[in-house]
Amino acid sequence: MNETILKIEGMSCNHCKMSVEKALKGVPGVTDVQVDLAEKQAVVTGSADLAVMSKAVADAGFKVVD
Ligand SMILES: [Cu+2]
Repeated sequence: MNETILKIEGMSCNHCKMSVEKALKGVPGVTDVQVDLAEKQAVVTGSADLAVMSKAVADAGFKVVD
């Protein structure tokens, strides 16, 4: 299992955080997601494709940067 840290723009509250977590947990290969609102990042565990994760975040209304 590997960990990927995604920097995410646009999260401003707990609801945003939950939306991002839900979106990333729906990506095939993702086994766990920990979103840190203050750090504006998500730590994703699993073997998901970065492009698919970025799209899932974008579809939820946020943006993966880097
Ligand atoms: Cu919010």
